[in-house]
Amino acid sequence: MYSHTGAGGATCSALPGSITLRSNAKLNDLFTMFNGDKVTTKDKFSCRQAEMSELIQRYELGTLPGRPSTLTASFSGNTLTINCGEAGKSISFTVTITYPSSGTAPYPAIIGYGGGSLPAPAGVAMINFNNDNIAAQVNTGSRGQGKFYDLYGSSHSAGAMTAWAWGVSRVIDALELVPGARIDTTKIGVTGCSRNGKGAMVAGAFEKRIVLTLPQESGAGGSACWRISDYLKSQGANIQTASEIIGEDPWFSTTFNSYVNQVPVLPFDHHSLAALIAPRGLFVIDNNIDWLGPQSCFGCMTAAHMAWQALGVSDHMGYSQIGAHAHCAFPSNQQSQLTAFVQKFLLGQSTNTAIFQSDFSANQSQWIDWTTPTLS
Ligand code: MCU
Repeated sequence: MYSHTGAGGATCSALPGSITLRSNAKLNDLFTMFNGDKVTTKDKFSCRQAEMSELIQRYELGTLPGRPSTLTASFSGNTLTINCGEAGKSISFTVTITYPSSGTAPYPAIIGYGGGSLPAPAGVAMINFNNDNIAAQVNTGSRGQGKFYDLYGSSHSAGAMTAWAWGVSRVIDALELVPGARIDTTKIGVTGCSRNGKGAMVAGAFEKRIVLTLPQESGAGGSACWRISDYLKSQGANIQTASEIIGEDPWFSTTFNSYVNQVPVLPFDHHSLAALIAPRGLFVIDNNIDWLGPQSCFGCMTAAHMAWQALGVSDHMGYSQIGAHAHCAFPSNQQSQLTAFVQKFLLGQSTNTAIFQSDFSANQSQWIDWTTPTLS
């Protein structure tokens, strides 16, 4: 049984520990609770978000642990050391911070998986997060390896992306403890490209202290929806699907393996994952590479956008799909868009972030059989 209190003290209906999944070819309604209740207020939408988070952890990504019993941090020579302890086990890991040459401390910061693949914005610190050290992504045989599993055991249900998100949360915990690191923990972004872009989206979805999520070319497991990708594959596209991706790396929980050949029964898709970020900032940066499923990504993020629209902050989420460049080589023609999001969410400026573009059109009637309410 899972229950909690939503925003504004809203009482959230509990999701039973065991539920019956029903097949749904369409993308799941973001505004109807699993028990059928309609979401009509912003506070109740926070209940729906908690429910979707629970469902995604249960069937796809594995369980996200909270802050460990002990957590200490130290800072020296631009390196932040984070020590975590739980049930007699302990781990220690580090991140390195590169400070901007302009701006004033404490600085906003972007946590970059593997350092990230975006140019460092003016006035913003970059935090290099070695996610592979927290959970390996070498091949499926690397499941259960990394610091997260040293602490929680190699058979923990969390896939690598959940383990990384846990690590990001601990970095923010540590930054809160160590003012000497000179980072403004109310102005934290996260990014990563490709496999690390999937991870960045998951971190933004699970960690509410992140105010700007910048997944880049994340494809399947990121901005693509499993349902749309399966459909495009059936139409002959060379596109990564759920059944293919689980054979590559331990990004997901092993539980997901049971659902990759019956995607329509999943009580969520990746528009639901992205919608966990609302009303916080999300700018999805995509390319036009078949394997990443650009049409699926655009359709999926068009559905996700409805969460921000319902909350009355449509321009807190943007989507930009621009091709004709190498994978993870950020193109100059997306720079002004990225700058607008960084300035609004990390630097407190007023910019135009009403950005939603792709060479594709989103076939909404094929995928969406629900409407966007105006939440009170
Ligand atoms: C887009 O992310 C992945 C993709 O899921 C994999 O199938 C492919 O092998 O690698 C991409 C990636 O991470 O490239 C760096």
